[in-house]
Parts: sequence; C-alpha cells; structure tokens
Amino acid sequence: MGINLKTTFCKIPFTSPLISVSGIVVEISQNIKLAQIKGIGGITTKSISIMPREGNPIPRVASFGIGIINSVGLRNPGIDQGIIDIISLKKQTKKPIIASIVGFQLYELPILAKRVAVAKPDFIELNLSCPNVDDEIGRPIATDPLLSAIAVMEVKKVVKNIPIIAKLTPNTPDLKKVVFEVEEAGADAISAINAVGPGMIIDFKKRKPVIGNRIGGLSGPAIKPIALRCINDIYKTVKIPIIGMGGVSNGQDALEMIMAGATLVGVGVAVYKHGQQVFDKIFKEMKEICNAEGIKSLKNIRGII
Ligand code: RRO
Repeated sequence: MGINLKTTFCKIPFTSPLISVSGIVVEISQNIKLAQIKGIGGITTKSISIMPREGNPIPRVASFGIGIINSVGLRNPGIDQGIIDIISLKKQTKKPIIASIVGFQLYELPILAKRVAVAKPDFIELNLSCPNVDDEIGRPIATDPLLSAIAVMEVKKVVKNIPIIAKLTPNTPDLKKVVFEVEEAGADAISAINAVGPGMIIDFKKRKPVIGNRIGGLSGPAIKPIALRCINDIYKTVKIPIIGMGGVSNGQDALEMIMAGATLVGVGVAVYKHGQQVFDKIFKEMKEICNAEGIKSLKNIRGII
C-alpha cells in the first residue's frame, strides 16, 4: 500500500496537496486547463481588483536561470468579469477554487470579498503582499502587522461562510508579528510566500533593465530557502494551516515545504518553465519519495524539522 496524498485544508478535501498559485496565469482558459490535471488539488485565481487592469509594460516576466523576475502589475479582468470567470471555472471542476483578491486601498478588500463570495469560491485569498505596485499603493499591507489585522477583520465582518486566507510577504522583518496579528484577527489560513524583492536584471548588451517596469518580484528555485524559513517561522508562531510556496519544482521540494510546516503546497514558476504537466511529475515524485522513505502519512512529517 502506497501513501495516500489526499489532504484536508480548513475542513475542505483536496485530492492532492499541490495547488496552482496566484501568479503569472491570468487567463481563465488556462485555469480551466489546469483544473483537468490529475496531480493538481486546487486552483488559485489571479488576484482580482475592483477595476480591470492591463498590467505593467512588457516584458512582464523574464527568466534569470535559477528563478524568474515578474512585474505583471496586477493584470486582471476586474471583479465583474472575475465573478463570471469563477462561476464558469466552478462549472468545469469539482476541485476547490481559491479566489484571490487585491485592494489598492484597505476599504476595497471587504467590498471585493463580499462581491466575490457571490461566485461561491471555496476560499478567498487576500493578497496583502503584491511587490509590484509600490509606485501606486506604496508598501504591501503585509509589511504592517496592524494594517494586516484590520484587513482580515474587515473581511471577516462581511464574509462568514468562506475561509479567508491571508497571503503574506517575506519582505518584512515583522513576519512573525504580522502572522500573529492576522490569526488573532480571524484569518483561517496563511499563504506564503509572495515574491521576494523587488529585484532587477539587466540586458547587458542593450544597457537596460530586462523587465518593462525596470524592477519586479523574484520567484522560483532562487527563493526556496527564504520560503522554507518563512513557512517554518509561521508554523512555529500560529496554529492556522499554511499554503507553502516559493521555488517548488520537484517532489522533494514539496515535501520540504511540508516538513517546514505547510499543509498545501503551491506551484507557480515550475508551471511557467515546464508546463502544466509538472503537477503530475511532482505528485508522482512525492509518492515515490514517501514510499522509499517509509513516510506513511504527510501528517507524520508536517513541521517535523
Ligand atoms: O501582478 C503582479 O505583478 C504580482 C502580484 Br499581484 C503578486 O502578488 N505577486 C507578484 O509576484 N506579482
């Protein structure tokens, strides 16, 4: 008998602990394709704002070998279309859907949460940590423990029956304080980490930054050590469950996230680099490693380090 990787998160069953993250997948059609993949347990939408957004100037994504840099700039269809997209995604799959929302002002978050709840997603993720809109909104909410708590509290006042996930940034010395406050405010789960930085990569020949917006958030294997540290800090600080992400591209990476304290594991850049089938590869590798190592249940290794 091999290991069974079925996982429960906030009482909701997942056929796999692997989920897609809110990131560079913007189009609903791509999410519909993702939902067909066996190794994927759940889908996260691109973060949805009140108004549609074109995003930052191209190129928005560039690879630098051990990672990518992105400045997508919150390209998304806006809440009206976002609701329609989630309803249509839900018709295509039984897998849990995490609707990610983002506000430019704090007061937008409860408005967005109430509206997106109409589409009945299984979870609502508050993206409190976009690294790419500094010029428009300043530092991400999740760099500030009090603001993070207020964001969660205001959303919890208007959405009672859908679990609320707070997506946090590694770009703060206050992560433990932020996560403590967010739990106190009533968050049901944490998602970590968003991109690191921002950073910059240079096109040497052209003497200019590669990314259209000059700078962007780093993700992919380069940030895995930071992700593991943050997830473990969060695990040791609060009791609510964690979606761990940041540089997962194989079965061992995913199991390391669980050993650091994650319950679900997000995969983003590996999909960009290797295609959607990477979920099946990682799922298979997780099983093989667990069986070879005598790990009978993921519960036995969660937070073990
Ligand atoms: O759209 C983006 O530029 C973006 C977002 Br909202 C985010 O949360 N994280 C990221 O790396 N890029």
